[in-house]
Amino acid sequence: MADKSFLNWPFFETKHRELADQLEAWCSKNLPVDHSDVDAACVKLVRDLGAAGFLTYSAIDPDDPKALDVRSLCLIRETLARHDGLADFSFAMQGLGTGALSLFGTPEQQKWLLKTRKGEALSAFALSEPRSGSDVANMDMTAVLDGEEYILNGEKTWISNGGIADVYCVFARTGEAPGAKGISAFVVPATVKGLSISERLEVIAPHPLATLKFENVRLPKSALIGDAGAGFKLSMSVLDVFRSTVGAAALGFARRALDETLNRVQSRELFGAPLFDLQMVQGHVADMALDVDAAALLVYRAAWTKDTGAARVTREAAMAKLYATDKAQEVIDKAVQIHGGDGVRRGSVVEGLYREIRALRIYEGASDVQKVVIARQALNGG
Ligand code: COS
Repeated sequence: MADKSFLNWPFFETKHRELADQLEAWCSKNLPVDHSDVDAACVKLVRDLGAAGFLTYSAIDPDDPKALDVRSLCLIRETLARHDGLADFSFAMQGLGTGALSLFGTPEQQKWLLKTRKGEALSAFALSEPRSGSDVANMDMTAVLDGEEYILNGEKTWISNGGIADVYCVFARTGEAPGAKGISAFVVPATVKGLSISERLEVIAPHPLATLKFENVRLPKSALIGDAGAGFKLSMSVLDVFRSTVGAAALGFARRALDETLNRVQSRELFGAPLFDLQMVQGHVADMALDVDAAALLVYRAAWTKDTGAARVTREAAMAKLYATDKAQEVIDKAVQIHGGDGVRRGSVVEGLYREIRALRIYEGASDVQKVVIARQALNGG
């Protein structure tokens, strides 16, 4: 049973503790799901999470707009990740894919949220390109204004939910200025003419992932999210909200690895006594428990800071993501070691966690990028 004492920290309100209980009960009944067909599994997870009401936290309510509650987003991701990485993924993409609409969308654009919050439409965030992942300002994809329409040409890759999303948030160069100041964001329905899936990408923890091709995709001017040329800052603001939640997912994986380890060290005997009697094992367990708590403090510090009105949480979110994902990798590696051969046996819980965690140190800003962000913020007193 995972440690829940952190829910008593002052970062949380009663509504958060109630949400954590409700979701725990739902997860115990519904997770893990069968991963053999990840597309079908993700579509079903989104429908089920929507029917259960949990997707209402993933985006703002256009009929009653209030700020996203980042603590709820983090609690949901942590809890889902502890039970099933694919469930966490499905929830996370509904938030990231619509983040720009929640924060900057017009009332007309926000109509998508009525569907994504119910699980009736899936969303995706299309920022990375074959030639620019970490270096967002260097993107190649273009959006050229032609009368009342923008014409989009180029490629987006590593797009989670690519191929199963109903709506994409797409970034392209509109050229108001060079680099970061000439990028804009667009809301793009998956059915638009000229948009195709050019490749599906296989990764070590399978989930829907694709390269998208845009060939003379025509969008009305009303598809522009926010101001023309403001897309880079817009993407960074969305990532500032969602990077803490990546840390939360890593925390969920790490907590599960710690739970599995605590069971293992009590039930497995070595040299005539439980594994836990070995001081070297106790040292590992202590490191794991410490890393989990320290990661939780950083994740919920970032979420609480945002929820209590900070204009920017760039530093806090970067620290939360960097620390929680890097430390989760170490915690899970220790869990694998303590499980011995069972730790690398295909299908075991810790083997799954070992594959799940790796991508979190890369996506939504690699660990190395988070260090650049933290260092710049430190220099500027942020
Ligand atoms: N919020 C608001 N504005 C921000 C911001 C943020 N978090 N981060 C940067 N900006 C602003 C800067 O203030 C600057 O504006 P001014 O010129 O008006 O001062 C502008 O945006 C450009 O910023 P900067 O010079 O820092 O841009 P860089 O090209 O150096 O890039 C990094 C910065 C590397 C941090 C950025 O490209 C990044 O986060 N890369 C990782 C991308 C990523 O997460 N990809 C994954 C995609 S989703 S799976």
